[in-house]
Amino acid sequence: MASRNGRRLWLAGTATAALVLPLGWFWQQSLVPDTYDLAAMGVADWGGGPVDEHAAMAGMPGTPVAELTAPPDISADIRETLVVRAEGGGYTVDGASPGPLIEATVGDLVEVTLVNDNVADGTTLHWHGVDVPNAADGVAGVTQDAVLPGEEFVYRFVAEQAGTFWYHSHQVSHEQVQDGLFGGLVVHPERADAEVLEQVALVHRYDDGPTLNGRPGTLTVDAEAGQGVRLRLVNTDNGITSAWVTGTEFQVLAVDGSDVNEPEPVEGAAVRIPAGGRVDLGFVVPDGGVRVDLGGTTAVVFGQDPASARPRRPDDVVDLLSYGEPAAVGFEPAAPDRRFDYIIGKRPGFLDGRPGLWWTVNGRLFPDVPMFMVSEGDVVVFRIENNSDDTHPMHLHGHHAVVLAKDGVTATGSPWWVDSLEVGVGESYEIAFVADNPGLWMDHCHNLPHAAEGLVAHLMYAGVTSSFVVGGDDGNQPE
Ligand SMILES: [Cu+2]
Repeated sequence: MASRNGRRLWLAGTATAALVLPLGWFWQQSLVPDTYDLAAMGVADWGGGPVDEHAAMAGMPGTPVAELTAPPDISADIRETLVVRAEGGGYTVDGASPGPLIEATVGDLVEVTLVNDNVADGTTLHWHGVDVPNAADGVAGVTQDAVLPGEEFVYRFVAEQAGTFWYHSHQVSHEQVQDGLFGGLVVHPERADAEVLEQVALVHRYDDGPTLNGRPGTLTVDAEAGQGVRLRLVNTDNGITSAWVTGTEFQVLAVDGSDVNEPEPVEGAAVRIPAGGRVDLGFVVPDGGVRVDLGGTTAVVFGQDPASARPRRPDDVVDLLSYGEPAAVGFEPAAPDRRFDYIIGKRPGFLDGRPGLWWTVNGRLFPDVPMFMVSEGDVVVFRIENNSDDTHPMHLHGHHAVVLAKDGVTATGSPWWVDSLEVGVGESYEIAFVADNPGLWMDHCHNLPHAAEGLVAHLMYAGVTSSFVVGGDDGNQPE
């Protein structure tokens, strides 16, 4: 009896150990140090291109991120100070959310001083969609330390592209952005058409509900019949929204700050705006007025409201893959120097010791994810594929990429330049860009809670070294 019991016990013990020991190993392997250098994490992926043996992962010589700045001898054309506070259960920039709209003209050197009054976790400002020098990208632990209460940080960049952009915190961003730490940024072309009425609308859902420019309901803009309008829509939320126009036909003038080539008139179709994305709509106000609905919760009305009831969302969607007319993109994506996969999945595992179902990049869990390695001047192609059960608005910092194909269908319209690309469940995209902005750049999901759950990877240039650590004395926590 004793020996049989002993054998049973031994078997049970062995079975338990067989289960627990590997789990323990996976748990232990998943633990992220309190402080770490991003360049020391993950696995280098050279995308089938040449491997630079002197390239920085960690500890290699090169240009530190902190030195990748705008020329220090150029004086500022636009100078702003933005004071950030925690108040009223959320965050404000200069006492309001959204913060002030920053306006510049293409070619201006923009200099913004961020002052953190009392945000205990610290904060930063990221210039979403602007291809700034790396040191001005505003990502805590990647391009700077979090700015703690009482501290300041100066951002300097040349606004090289006219378009609609926005700024937001990239420190504990899944809380700070949601709770109001953001604002709009418009870079005007050298010769703006003074006849056109410009309106910016930031779409945001606070805890209290959906808003436009911080207010619920309908935003009414005075406009006479015959008035040309450029409506700059910014989706500052974690989920996709869409816009539809009642009262007139319209054009999609720009997507993610890049003009569409020869946009044709649209009627009876909605325009999708991914999280973080922007769309500029153009139209002429007719006698009866124009109404632009946003997600069915808020609207902008120009002149009188042409709808007697809230208009339904059209079933049709503007397909940016075929919208507008082709034009040169300035490089040859057919023979790229590097070709990367960014395959998004989901599987059980441990993320920093926490068991759960987590996002994966190429089958790997953060921080054991690919580090996409490039050399300056490379033509780079990414294949983004979403095999998970949720949609992901993918945002690459520091670069604009052109969409080559969706689900194997080649793009036939205007060059579709993106920095915030919705990759739906089961969808795949091929995008291409020129690696022309050296640094260490985030390439992550802009559904910010997803990023906090590990849907984050980075693009790293050979010859660049990291200057900051996640964690550390300032508690850097980019997601
Ligand atoms: Cu996501």
